[in-house]
Amino acid sequence: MRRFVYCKVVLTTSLVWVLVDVFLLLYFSECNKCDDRKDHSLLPALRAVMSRAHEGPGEMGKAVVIAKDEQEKMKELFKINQFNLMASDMIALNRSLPDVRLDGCKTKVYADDLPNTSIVIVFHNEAWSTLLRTVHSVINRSPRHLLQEILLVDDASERDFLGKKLENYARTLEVRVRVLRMEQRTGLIRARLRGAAATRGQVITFLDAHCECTVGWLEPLLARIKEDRRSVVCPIIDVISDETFEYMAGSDMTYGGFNWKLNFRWYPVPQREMDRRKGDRTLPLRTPTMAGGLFSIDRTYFEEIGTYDPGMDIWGGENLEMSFRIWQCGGSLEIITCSHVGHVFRKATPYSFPGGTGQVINKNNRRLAEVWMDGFKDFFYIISPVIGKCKTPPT
Ligand SMILES: [Mn+2]
Repeated sequence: MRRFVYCKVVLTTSLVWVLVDVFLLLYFSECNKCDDRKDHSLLPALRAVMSRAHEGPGEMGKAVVIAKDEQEKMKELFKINQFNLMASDMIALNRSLPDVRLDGCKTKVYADDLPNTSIVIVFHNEAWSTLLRTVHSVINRSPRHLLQEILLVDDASERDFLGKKLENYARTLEVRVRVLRMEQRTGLIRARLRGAAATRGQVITFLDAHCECTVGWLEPLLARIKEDRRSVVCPIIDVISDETFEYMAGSDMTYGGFNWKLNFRWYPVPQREMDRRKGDRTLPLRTPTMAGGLFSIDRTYFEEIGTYDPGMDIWGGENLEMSFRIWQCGGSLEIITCSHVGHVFRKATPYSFPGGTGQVINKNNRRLAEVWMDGFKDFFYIISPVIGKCKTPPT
């Protein structure tokens, strides 16, 4: 009988220790939790472990499956933002994501005195869940001392929940989040400029309003800018499915280019760029152009090169304009392959363009060609003769 009690005590103690071990392992294995060195009380740790244990829809970046009888409603909701809004609304605002980095990235160590950054996110009629998931992913996966503030610039949205409700919600967050409002629809470029002008961080990081940052996304971007303030850096843009919100790692073997219609295109990284990096895929990848939605730039360098072209309307062409500007003003444009941020890629735009899509993009592209392309602009006008025939200079 005594032996039985003895066994019971031994078993119970071992079990308790196993649980404590598991708890500690889980706690210290997630790096963004270590950043908050000041707060090592057990409560937030416990909450973190509990939240990771729950298997909600979309956790770990998994695809969300919509039940058969909900499919009709799902299709209706899809039209609002041109992505699966029902799926997005089902996923937690702080969902977990896989660590998709190359192994060589996971062990890199960064300086303690990296420059801090302001995050600028422009939105127009964005869905609540995608916008706030962007914000939460920034807050949860950025070391607090590197995050100066988050600026949400509203380009004249018409949805009620993006008004007072958003401002009230922003006030509850543990990082300073400000909402700036454009009086009327002005487009991405001028809204970004408004946001940029209000920043106080040493670096400005632009993000789209439907992104999710992964673990370790920020440090390598800021480290590269600290090394060379004229390098403008983009993360690898991972794909968040517009149909299922599944998180899929993007490739470090493609970079940005363009065709003579001045459309941005992805191309395979050429051998010469692999050779320049001596085959090390974790090193910054020099890219001719960028997709435009997500990048970090030293704030004073951004001012030095003249920021964006404020004469460009709404959207389109500004990413190539910024790319050409950077390269021609003595900077470099790089993809930092150790930094991964997901973006919801859509097949169609949900936005209305005052004056029509084609009109706006043609005008922006003409400005791009006239300002930055010298003799090469002829290729553009040969491919798109209608644009070239316009007599009036672009305004
Ligand atoms: Mn986007």
